Amino acid sequence: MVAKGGPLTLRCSSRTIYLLVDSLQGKGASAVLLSTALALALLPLGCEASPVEHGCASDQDCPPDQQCNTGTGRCEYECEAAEDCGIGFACKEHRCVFECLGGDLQCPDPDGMVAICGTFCVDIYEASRPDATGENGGTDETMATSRAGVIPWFTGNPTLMNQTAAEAACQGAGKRLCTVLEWRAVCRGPDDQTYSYGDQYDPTICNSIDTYCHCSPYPGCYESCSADFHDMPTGSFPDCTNGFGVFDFNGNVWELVATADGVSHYRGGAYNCNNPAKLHCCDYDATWNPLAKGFRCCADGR
Ligand SMILES: [Ca+2]
Repeated sequence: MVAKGGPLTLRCSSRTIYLLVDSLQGKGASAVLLSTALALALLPLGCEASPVEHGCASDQDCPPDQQCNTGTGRCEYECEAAEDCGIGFACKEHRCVFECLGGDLQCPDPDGMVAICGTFCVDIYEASRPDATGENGGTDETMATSRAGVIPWFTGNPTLMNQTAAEAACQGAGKRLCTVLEWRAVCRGPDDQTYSYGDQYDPTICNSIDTYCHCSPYPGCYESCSADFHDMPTGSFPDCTNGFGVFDFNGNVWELVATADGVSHYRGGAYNCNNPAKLHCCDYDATWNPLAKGFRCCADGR
């Protein structure tokens, strides 16, 4: 009933309460005694104590139909009603589902963006610096561009991709960062698939850790024969797309999406991910500061 080291989860009236006991972890014998006494005191009130159950850190810690509120550490339904999702999305079975509104939409960058069902515009390619080439990512950070054949704008060090800087780069092009719902909807594509290109992971379609194996590429080949994995210029994989006509949503570099919870959320996986079959999924939400962090811009359109 009492966890070693002190931390406990107390369940009261069917709601899980993450109490101070978690903060007592590693605080020694007095913390153990305090949390034990607290648990015993609450038992007559209908609470039950169980070993520590830390709050969620990402959607992967939650049941399939819920997502992680990283601010509270609790798993929640994505929506209760359509207004929780925004224009272009319906709430079905507690999940925001994209609905194609149809109609014309003028995008601010017609050559670099596509209009998604008359609802919003998205960059066809991962963001790149204006002076990026096929060999160099460039240094000009005045705005983000959406171009084929250039090294994407990404950071490969432990530093987070700065959301403010990414937003400013998109704004420099008359755009904004994609929201998580927009990003997921475009990634899953008009056929609502696990990856932009289908429902089965395939290392030959997008740029993954298995793409440049020392043996023929197949899922998991990096583990068995190793690989010379590396980033690639945008749009290098012609089949890494879907019916919306966008590229590299899965793999190459992670893509920062706009959120308001103060936590950086990255999507799509990258060229250097272990377990790409999982991390490249359109639904996978990375909040653990992966390497190879880039972004992509969207726009409201007119
Ligand atoms: Ca990507």
